[in-house]
Amino acid sequence: SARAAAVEAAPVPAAPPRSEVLTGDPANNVTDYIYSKMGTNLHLQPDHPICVIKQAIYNYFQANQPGLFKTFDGLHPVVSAHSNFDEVLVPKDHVSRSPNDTYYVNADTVLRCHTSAHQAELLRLGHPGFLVTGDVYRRDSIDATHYPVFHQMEGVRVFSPDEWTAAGLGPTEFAERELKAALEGMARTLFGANIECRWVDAYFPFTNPSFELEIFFNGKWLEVLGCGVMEQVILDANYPDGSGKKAWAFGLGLERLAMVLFDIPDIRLFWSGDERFLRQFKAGDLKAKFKSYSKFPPCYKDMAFWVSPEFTENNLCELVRGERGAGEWEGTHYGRVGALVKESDMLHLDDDVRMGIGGDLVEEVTLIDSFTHPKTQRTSNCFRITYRSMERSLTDDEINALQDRVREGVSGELKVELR
Ligand code: FA5
Ligand code: MG
Repeated sequence: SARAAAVEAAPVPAAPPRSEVLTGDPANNVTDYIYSKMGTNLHLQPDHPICVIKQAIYNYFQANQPGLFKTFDGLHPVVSAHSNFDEVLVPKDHVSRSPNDTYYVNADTVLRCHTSAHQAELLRLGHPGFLVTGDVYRRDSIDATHYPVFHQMEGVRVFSPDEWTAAGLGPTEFAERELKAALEGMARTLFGANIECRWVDAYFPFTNPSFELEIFFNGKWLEVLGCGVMEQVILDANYPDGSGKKAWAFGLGLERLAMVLFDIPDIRLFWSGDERFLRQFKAGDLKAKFKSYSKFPPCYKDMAFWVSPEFTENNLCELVRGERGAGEWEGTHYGRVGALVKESDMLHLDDDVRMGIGGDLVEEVTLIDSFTHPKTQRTSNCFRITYRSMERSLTDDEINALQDRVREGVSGELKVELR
């Protein structure tokens, strides 16, 4: 079909026109900050660590199963809510559908929140194996390992009955064994035999059983991927003669794997255009270890307030990062943060701040204290915001001005009462 041919030949996705993403639709919650990341395609810049690790994983699967996995790098991040959610069996009331978690272009169209959005359409093309890499978008908390735009690689492999029969196993057992072997092999190939890994039972609507793989990194267990045996109805509904087949699927976080491989301590560095970062990586070089160049000190600001029913941590994070509601800038309904940043205030700020209040200067937002008043039953939260620049020292005046705006925004937009 024409659609299949278009998928097979997808070119590098350019940023869509602004008006197609910041639509002014009542359901639209995409911000300027998020729009500014579209079309960057770190996974397609040959010397960027995200592309280097992508290529290393492609090479691993190619060496293991020559010719089996077809790769797709150019599928567009704006997808239907149907493919992002319904086609992978995400229940109608699942939290991931909420506008608190997902960026909506309009009620039926989203910025994909995972590469699983492409499972069904690629199964329909009939490939027994495929790998899909792309940028994905989520309203999420902020810290060294979470960013609202990141890159995933989806992998799917379909098996025929003769394969599990030959192994003397049932289809689900066989697929689970093959899946874990493939991913453990990948981890050993990327990180060496001594890497500390563990499997954790998980839940995804589209796989059963489901697992997550964690790697011990910088003193903590870091989740790097989710996977499992594909729910049979997805194969039945999409793959040619799917009902006789069995499949596994995984979705891995490329930033997380690149952080482990190259010893990159903070996810924001991937978006830094700084030569001191970029020149440390080269296509095909898996031995590079990141050498830190930021000796700039962090600056902490604490903020306590009585929470309101409107309050969510994701709203706070978005506000702190300074992601102005798009429509807002154009005077429409999505009144979130715009009031905070007046054009006049923005003109003398650096580029990294211009996108809103804190931008990438916000390293982390953490809840450090919470209590409920015994008499009034009101809950008070105290959040600590860590500000730090990778490029320069921040001045007290600058941070105080940012923090003042954050406080104004928190009380004005999130309807909480500052203490
Ligand atoms: C998923 O997205 C599933 N679609 C994965 C999957 C595919 C499961 C196929 C089964 C079958 P999850 O939300 O856990 O799962 O994300 C997968 C990986 O993306 C995580 O393990 C992590 O490595 C990475 N990740 C998730 N959120 C972020 C974030 N905010 N910043 C950076 N990486 C992230
Ligand atoms: Mg997970």
